[in-house]
Amino acid sequence: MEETEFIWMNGKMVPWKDAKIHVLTHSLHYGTAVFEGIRCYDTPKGPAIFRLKDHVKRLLDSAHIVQVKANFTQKEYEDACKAVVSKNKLKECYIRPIVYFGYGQMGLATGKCGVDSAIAAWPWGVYLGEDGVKNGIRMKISSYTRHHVNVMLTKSKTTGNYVNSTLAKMEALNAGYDEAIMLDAQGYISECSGENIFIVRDGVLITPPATNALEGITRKSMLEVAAAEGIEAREELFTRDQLYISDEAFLTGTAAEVTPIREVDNRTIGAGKPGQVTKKLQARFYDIIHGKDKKFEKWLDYVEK
Ligand code: PPE
Repeated sequence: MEETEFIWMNGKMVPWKDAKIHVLTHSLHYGTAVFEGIRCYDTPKGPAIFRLKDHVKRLLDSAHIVQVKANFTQKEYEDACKAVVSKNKLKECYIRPIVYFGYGQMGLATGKCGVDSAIAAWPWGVYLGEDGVKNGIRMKISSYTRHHVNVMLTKSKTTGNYVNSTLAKMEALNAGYDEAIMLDAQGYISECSGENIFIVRDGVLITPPATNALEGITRKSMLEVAAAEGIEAREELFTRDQLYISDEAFLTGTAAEVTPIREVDNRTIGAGKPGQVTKKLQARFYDIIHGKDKKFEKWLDYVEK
């Protein structure tokens, strides 16, 4: 990874190489940290963080769900995200806040654990490759089932939830695919290892309801962009064979942005290249994040005021 100079830890800027934690940090052992993934983009008005407030709100919601008592406020985390970007003199980067149970207590109970927070930022290029964003990726339905809502709480970005994602991702990569699609416990399409999924059938955009997937901020944005483009959109369950016969498919996420899908389980999706609806939404999204769309400028938080 590309290192930067400073990481924010509990309110202080710490040199990158010194941003360390004790090996007996509680969340390291039990997977109870909550985190966010946020992107900052270069715009004509300088670096701008995409939907910062929504991401910090989700961080605090994740903490609330897992009962991690966050040690900073919404406004303090927002300011700290901006400070990490400017202190590291970054124009475009990925921002990773994490809130975790710290050192001092072992055993599953978290009652007496202290809580720590950190925020790192570094340049992170195209998550699923330049070719993937341009021409589409090849996906595999995972043999791993996505979390049942009463097994892991999927509205929380808890580190422990990502064991399931990592298993699915590695299985897909080892089988020669780019990314994994996960089915929910009932067998419907849920989401990908680190992205939400959309299909297009007869001009209608469809994404699974957020009941058993992460409430993706890019997903939510895409539904609003579709409305602005006059594209009908529905949140409804669909099956793997409905995905196979869709006209277009794509995934959304902070890291992955908008990435078209050209193949699932060796079946070509549509014409085997990004379709019209995907291309339209993707282009509008890239304009928005780069500060070229007045209507959605409200989603940008400029780092330098
Ligand atoms: N589902 C999952 C499971 C998920 O992790 C993400 C984000 C999404 C959907 C999309 O949510 P949003 O970013 O709000 O649109 N995944 C993050 C982690 C990626 C990583 O490799 O780490 C991300 O994209 O930042």
